[in-house]
Amino acid sequence: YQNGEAEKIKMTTYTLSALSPPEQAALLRRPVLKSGDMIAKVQPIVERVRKEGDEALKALTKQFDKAELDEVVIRPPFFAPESGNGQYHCLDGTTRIPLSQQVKEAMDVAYQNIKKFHTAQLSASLTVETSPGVICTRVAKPINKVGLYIPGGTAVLPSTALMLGVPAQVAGCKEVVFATPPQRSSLTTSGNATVSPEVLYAAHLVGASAILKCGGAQAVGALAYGTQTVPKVDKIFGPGNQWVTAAKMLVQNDDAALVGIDMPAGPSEVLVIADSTSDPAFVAADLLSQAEHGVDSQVVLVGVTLSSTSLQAIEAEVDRQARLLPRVDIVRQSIAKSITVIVESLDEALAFSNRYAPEHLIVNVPGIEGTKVHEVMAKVENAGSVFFGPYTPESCGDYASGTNHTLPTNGYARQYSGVNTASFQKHITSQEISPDGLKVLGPVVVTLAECEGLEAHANAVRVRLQALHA
Ligand code: HSO
Ligand code: ZN
Repeated sequence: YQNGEAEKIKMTTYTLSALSPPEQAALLRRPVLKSGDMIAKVQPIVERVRKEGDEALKALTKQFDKAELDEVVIRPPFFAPESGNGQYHCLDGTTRIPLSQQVKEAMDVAYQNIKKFHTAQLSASLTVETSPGVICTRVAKPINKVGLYIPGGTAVLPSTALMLGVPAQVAGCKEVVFATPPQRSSLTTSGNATVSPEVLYAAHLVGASAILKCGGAQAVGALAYGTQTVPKVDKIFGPGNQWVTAAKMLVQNDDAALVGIDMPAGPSEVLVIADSTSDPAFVAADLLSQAEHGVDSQVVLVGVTLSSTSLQAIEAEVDRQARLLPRVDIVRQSIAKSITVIVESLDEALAFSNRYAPEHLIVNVPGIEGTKVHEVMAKVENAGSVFFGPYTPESCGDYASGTNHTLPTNGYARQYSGVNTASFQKHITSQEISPDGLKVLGPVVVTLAECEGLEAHANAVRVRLQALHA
């Protein structure tokens, strides 16, 4: 063993009732990010892209990703028609990149399920006659142009391309621009970097109109302001490292960019509620599935009257399964920052979870089925997405069951929803008032306008009432 590898991969255990209120509050805090002055660091990058456009994107991609780009943007088609022998190819410009049939078929299933769930979220328009002759409506309209950031980094995440691309497609967004860091390619002679075939296939499925082959703050700058070839978008979505997150925050605050963002993004989290009857292997596997995302990820086990034997069984599984993972070095760090909290009842567990407001909540206590699920769900106040029962791993929601995996982290589940179809829409209200309607509502408005000292507002009603009574 080197670098302390003999050390057990283990979370720290606390008994909730034994802790003072400040000690309990400390457990709710996420590991601090070394955010420093990230906004100040990304600013020159974003500024350069804004001024120099495509040339800056090429230079920055060479500098940060060590990748050469012939062109920064590619357009469809992203998928070549089947060649006949079950061999699939994606297209990055003229470069053909093989796509495994198995992956293609799995992505097809995920795509269909995500599409079903997000199509069901489309809401009917509203028409309400609030008082006789006063008709108010609300209709949803797609946000025209959206930018979807698909992380590269330590793992390519084509699942994120589906999770963002499908609701954009369902909402009817006209221009869907992916941005993703390119990979140095062995497929081209020119040294041109390419997009992974899985991300290209996702772009094909969701009907993306362009892919920007850049990552980091430079990609966010390009989406926010547009360049010679990158379309300027109205809203930027997607997770990313701290550079991406800081750049999103920066451009969101610039009136000149006039761009929205989905939500503040942070490292992945899961909170698992289990008891002594839960299968230790299942519990450990779920904890590790989030711990492997990154060294900043945090996982929390809330044990309901967990006996020390059961706790030890879970801990042994965490250590055993972790050592078998290719990403064990990441897991070692995230598990070290993670905690187990022992509580006395399921209600106490849910109360703790509501205070923590996890991105993902897994309620893995056997017997959670049918009406019991509704009872427990009624008590969940703050969580991004909830997974009930022993056979519902979070991984299913991460990839293919249909729910979205872009969810609020860092405690933001208190006030934010995960990405959903409405995230790609805005709602426009309208009204139409009849003469009789104005006769009744007008005087009310005149009174309120006079109360605010806004005579012009009052007059806009008065001139009409006078005309009607003439
Ligand atoms: N669990 C992540 C999403 C993801 N998992 C992508 C696997 N791939 C969101 O917190
Ligand atoms: Zn995940």
